[in-house]
Amino acid sequence: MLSALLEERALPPLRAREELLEILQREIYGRMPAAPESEEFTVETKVIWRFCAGKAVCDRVTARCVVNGRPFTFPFLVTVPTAPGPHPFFIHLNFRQDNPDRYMPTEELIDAGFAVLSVCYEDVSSDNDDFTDGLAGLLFDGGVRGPEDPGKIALWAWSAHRILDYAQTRADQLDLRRAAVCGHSRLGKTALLAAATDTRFAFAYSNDSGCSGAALARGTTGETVRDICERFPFWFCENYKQYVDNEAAMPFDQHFLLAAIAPRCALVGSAAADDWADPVSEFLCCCAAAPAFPGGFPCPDRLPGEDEAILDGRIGYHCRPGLHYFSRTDWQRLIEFIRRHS
Ligand code: GTR
Repeated sequence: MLSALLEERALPPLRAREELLEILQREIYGRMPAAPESEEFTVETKVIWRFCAGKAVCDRVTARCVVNGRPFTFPFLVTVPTAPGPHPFFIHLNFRQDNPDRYMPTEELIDAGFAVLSVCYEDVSSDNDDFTDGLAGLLFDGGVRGPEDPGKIALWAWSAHRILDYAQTRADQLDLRRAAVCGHSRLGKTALLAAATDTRFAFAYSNDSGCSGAALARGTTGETVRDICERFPFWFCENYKQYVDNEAAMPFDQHFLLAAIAPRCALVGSAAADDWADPVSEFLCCCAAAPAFPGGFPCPDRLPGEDEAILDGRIGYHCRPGLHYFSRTDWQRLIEFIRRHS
């Protein structure tokens, strides 16, 4: 049954990882900015008093980067269990600085034995078409972009790489073989790109990322390339616009993004009532990416139920009832996925 559904989508075949990354950057996200010329981190420790009843310490870290000869700084929070490590950890691209946050149940993560490093995405670059502020301001002369210059998703993904640089300085507490990057919606798209372009990440998790994230564009019943390019053209490179109402001409589809994470582990999460992100197109994207992952995607030959988790393969998928939201159920399944593959 699934092979017939996939055939209807008429997807371009997968290629070697380097080619996937070349196409994805050229056609959709733009070229990832280079690593900074230099970077250092300043740490203010124990910024939340008695955090998690003493089970964890929360530090506020400032990344101090030099990009194109000019300084660029951004803050992030690092919450690490006080129990002896090293601990598996999440780099969570989030919408707010709050810790905990409605999308980040920090104490539960700590109780599960995980550390979490979280960044508020707009501390890196604004979520709008202004390419003169934040990191964008150091990359583009006068804010004008060429066709392959990065959109905001690539800039946010770059910040995850910097936070991972920092994690490497705390290898005694953070288990670098179990580094995960995760995010919800636009930041789920960002998490996938961050993992695709940096093999230091062992795990990627996209929550309800939908169009231009984990959902196939061809045949979608949710958000289309036109929808997203009309509202959020600045998330992508200029080249992406040529595929508005023209998905059949794309030399890629979103299974390229998942496949570029292989042979490392990727988990895609959907919400059953999130029609805009299109759970079926997210599931079929995992099926289409399967050949890139050792062991493939071990799933039944049918569409998943609205409360089902398929976690045994290095590409995994789960759907839960409810709306577009990064819920505790999503975190619990992500934790289970990482445990199974550690
Ligand atoms: C929507 C957008 C989606 C998704 C979402 C979000 O409006 O159309 O692609 O990214 O925003 O990030 O919350």
